[in-house]
Amino acid sequence: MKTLNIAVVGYGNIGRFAVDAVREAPDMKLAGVVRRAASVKKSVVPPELAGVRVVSDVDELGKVDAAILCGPTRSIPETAPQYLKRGIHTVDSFDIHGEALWKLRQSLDKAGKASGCAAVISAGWDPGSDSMVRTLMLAMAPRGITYTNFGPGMSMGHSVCAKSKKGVRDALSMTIPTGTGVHRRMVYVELEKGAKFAAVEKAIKTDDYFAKDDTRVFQVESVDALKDMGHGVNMVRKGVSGSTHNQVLEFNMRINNPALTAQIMVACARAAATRLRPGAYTMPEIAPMDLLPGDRETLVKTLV
Ligand code: NAP
Ligand code: API
Repeated sequence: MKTLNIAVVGYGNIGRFAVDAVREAPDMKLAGVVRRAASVKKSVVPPELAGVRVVSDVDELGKVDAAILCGPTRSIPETAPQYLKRGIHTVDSFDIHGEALWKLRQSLDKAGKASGCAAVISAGWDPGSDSMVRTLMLAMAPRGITYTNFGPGMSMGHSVCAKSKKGVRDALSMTIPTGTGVHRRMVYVELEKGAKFAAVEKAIKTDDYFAKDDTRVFQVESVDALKDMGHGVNMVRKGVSGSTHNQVLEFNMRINNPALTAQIMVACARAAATRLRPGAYTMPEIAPMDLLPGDRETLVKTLV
C-alpha cells in the first residue's frame, strides 16, 4: 500500500482531530500542519504537535499528496485553488448548502482539471455522509419526503460564522430540532469590550447561515463554560418503492462533531489521492469503497 503524505491546513477544532485521524490511518503519514503566519509566530507548540512540522507555507513540507483544509468555510474558495495549482489534491468541508456549494464545485472542478488534481468538496457529515444517506434513501424510495433533523448539538459552521462578527470574542451556536426538518438556533456570544449587543445580534441574524431559521442570540460571560461539541442527526424518509407505499427508512447518529468531520475528510483525502480522476466531487459522487484503505477485490469479498 502506498503511503500518502498529508498536510493538515488550519489548526482549529477540525484541524486537531484531522491530525489525530491521519496519524491513525494505516496508509497515511502526516507531512505537517500549515497555519496562518500569525498563528505560527504566536503560538506555543501544543504538546501533541511535538516533532510535527508546523509551517506557514505548504512548500516548506516537500512532497504533499493531499491537503485537508480545516479553515472556516468562507476561506475555502480562496484557499483550495492555491493547493490545487501546486499539484496537491484537496478536501474541504464547505457547509453552505445549495448554490454556493455548487459554485465551489464548478470553480474547483476547473482548477483541479487544470492541474491534474481531485478536489473533494463539502466532505464532513452534513454536507457529507448525510448527503450520501439522503441520496441512497431517494434511490430506495423515489417518491416521498425526507426530514433531516439535526441535534440538539453544536454546529461548528454556525459557531465559526457567529464568531467572525465584529465585536464577538467567542460564540457557540446550538442547533435545536423542532421537528420535520425545522430548527431553532440558540446562539451564545461573548463580546469584546465596548461591543454593542444589538449590532452583533443583527449581524448574526441577517447572515445567510442564520437568516432562514428561528435564531435567538444571547450574551454570556463565558462561552467556554457552555461548550459541548456533541451533535447528531435523525434522518427519516417515508416514501414509495415502485408503487408500494409506506416504506420507512431511518438513519441516526450521536457524535463528537469535529472528530467525525475530520475522520470523513481523511477518508476523502484517500479517495482524492488514489481513486478519483482530476476534477471536483461532492461525497455522493464518490463510490463508498474509494473511501477505504485496502485492496478492492478483498473489500468486495468481505464487505458486500
Ligand atoms: P475553528 O476552530 O475556528 O478553526 C478554523 C482554523 O482555521 C483556525 O483555528 C485557524 O487556524 C484557521 N483560520 C481562521 N481564520 C481563518 C481565515 N480567515 N482564513 C484561513 N484560515 C483561518 O473552526 P472549526 O470548528 O474547526 O470549523 C471549521 C469549518 O469546518 C467550519 O467553518 C465549518 O463550516 C466546517 N465544518 C463542516 C462540517 C460538515 O459536516 N461539512 C462539520 C463541521 C465543521 P490557524 O490559526 O492554525 O491558521
Ligand atoms: C447544524 C447542521 C449540522 C452542521 C454540521 C456541520 C457543522 O446546523 O447543526 O458545521 O457542524 N446543519 N456543517
